[in-house]
Amino acid sequence: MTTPEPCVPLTELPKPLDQLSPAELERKACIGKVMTHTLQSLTSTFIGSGFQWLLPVALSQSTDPLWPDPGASIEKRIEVDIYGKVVRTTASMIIHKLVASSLAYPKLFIVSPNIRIEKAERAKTGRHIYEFSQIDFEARDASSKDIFTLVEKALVTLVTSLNKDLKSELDTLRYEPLRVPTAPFKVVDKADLEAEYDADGWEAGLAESIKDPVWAINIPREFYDFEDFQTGKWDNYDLFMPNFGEVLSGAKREWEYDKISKKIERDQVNKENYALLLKLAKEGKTKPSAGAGIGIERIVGWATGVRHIAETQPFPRVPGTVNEL
Ligand code: ASN
Repeated sequence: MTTPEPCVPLTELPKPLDQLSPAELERKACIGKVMTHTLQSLTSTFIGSGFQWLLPVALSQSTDPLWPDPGASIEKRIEVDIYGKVVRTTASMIIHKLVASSLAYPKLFIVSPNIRIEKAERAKTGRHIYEFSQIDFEARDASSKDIFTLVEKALVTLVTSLNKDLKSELDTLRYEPLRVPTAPFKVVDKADLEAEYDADGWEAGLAESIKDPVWAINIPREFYDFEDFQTGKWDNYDLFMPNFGEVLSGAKREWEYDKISKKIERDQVNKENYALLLKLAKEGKTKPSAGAGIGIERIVGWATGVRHIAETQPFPRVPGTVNEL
């Protein structure tokens, strides 16, 4: 029942519930308990830190462009016509977070579904699924450092309580104990990671060589992450877990009209899709903030030690595979 060691190649992809053996169904239920505990622990930390819990939306005119992003591999973007308007399925609620934290909810989080139709060749990475959920959070006037402190507290609390309350489940699922991370986590510039490990495969190299989580910072990507135009440095971050890889990405945000507008143009992203954000920024209504999204299947995948994060889903979303449920 224990997950094989990571060195064993992934041969079988996660299957839907109706195709699992009784032993596999038991294992699924065990992972489900870790999922429930994780959601309870993380949402409690956010609520305890003064965050409001908002419900997600599935269709909007404006969603995350996911571009330019060195890690993106989107095969198809889903757009549908409703009431004479084109709406897109949620790729992430980043734009909603920026507007909501600026106008009404200074500290917020959303357990939000993200639809990203990944290329089928990502089926066996074990880290990609085409529908996943994030705990997506944002705090007005926060700095990157504030977010690091909050996430470190959330993860130490989570792992400490998992080891206490779900020991037998973790023993069943994992081939080695789950180590409580030591905070504060190390912070390393992406350029230094590329120099230390392979420039293309630095993520895997990093995950294999660390004992504690590591923040990778200064990652050029979408317009909404803060970029210092003078130094060219980005005030953003990804969190990497040992023997697993990335589980969170976030940033301090852009809030000024001129920068947002320039970056959208530079990225050749369709301005029309961000008209509301641009209008609010022009009126000076967008406020500085920082935040991040924690990939729920990834954090549970890391905690349970599964080979493929779709194992943490009751209804697996393996790239290239569509099941009835
Ligand atoms: N949730 C991420 C953030 O807060 C954005 C994303 O998922 N692309 O930066």
